Amino acid sequence: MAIDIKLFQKIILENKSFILTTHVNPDGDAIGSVIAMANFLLQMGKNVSIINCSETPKNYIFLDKEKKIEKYETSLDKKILSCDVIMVLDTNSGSRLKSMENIVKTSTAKKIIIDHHLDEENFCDFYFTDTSLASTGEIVYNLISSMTEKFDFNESISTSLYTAIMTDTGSFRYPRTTDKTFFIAADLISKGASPTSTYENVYENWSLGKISLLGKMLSQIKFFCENKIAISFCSKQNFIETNTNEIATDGFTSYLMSIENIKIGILINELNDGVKISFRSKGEIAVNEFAKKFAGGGHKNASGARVFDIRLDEFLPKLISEIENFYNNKL
Ligand SMILES: [Mn+2]
Repeated sequence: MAIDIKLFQKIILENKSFILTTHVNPDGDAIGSVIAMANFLLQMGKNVSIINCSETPKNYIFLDKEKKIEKYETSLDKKILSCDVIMVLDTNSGSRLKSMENIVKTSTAKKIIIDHHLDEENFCDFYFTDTSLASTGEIVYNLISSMTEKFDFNESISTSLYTAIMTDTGSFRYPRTTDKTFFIAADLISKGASPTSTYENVYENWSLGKISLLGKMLSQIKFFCENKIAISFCSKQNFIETNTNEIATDGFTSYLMSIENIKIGILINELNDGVKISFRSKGEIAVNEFAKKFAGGGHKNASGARVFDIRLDEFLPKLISEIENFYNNKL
């Protein structure tokens, strides 16, 4: 679907109060996109709140210098019900708003999705989506760049969007990274984003617990289908022993995918009420097809699923036989 920039401009100009939100366990694209959009809207003279269902992960707090992001609680319902526009960024699914899903769906505000994921859910009024782009940050860049004469494309906006793009492209290497991605990144650098300090802030701050958890995850890798598939996990016990939680596993799948000749990497996190699975693949292997077996979804090379009320030791053998079947059928 082509993005209707004129429609976006009209919505901005005709409305006064905006609430921005994004998905549970927000990543760099989620936080970067909401911060950049909020900064833009504030400069346009709007009333803006950012309300998220999750806390901001600590490596993205540097983007929220003015502490604009509020964690959702029911006392904010009135605000959500009475605003003019709710913008949902970096997800197209109500369920990914978790505790906020109901109130967002109940609100009679105009609802907007700005996103790059597949399998759109129809619960909003306006969609600014492009699944060919690597990040929501690029869509935000394209939308607000159409109004540059009306606001200052400052360092905070540039750094936020650079973070969004850097993280969702895996530092400019995932398949949807194109020449356009680099042109946008170059422009953001010219407007103040620093590749060095952004990378340091986002990636070079792992806690000792996270490093220990990574060690356990690496030592637990099992290989299948002639070492083309790597599966590992972080068990409840692993989290307890390293004093971490599932947020610490961000970035772990790239270790699975860095193994020679690997085609599919799977990381399972054992949570209190079930398991959360991340699927990664290379080339034409569409792991989002596989994720559907577990009611999950996502992109061709990066998908996820959530299975409730199952222990890791029950889930693992099921997953292994399913993935072997899936892979062998692809050959
Ligand atoms: Mn994204």
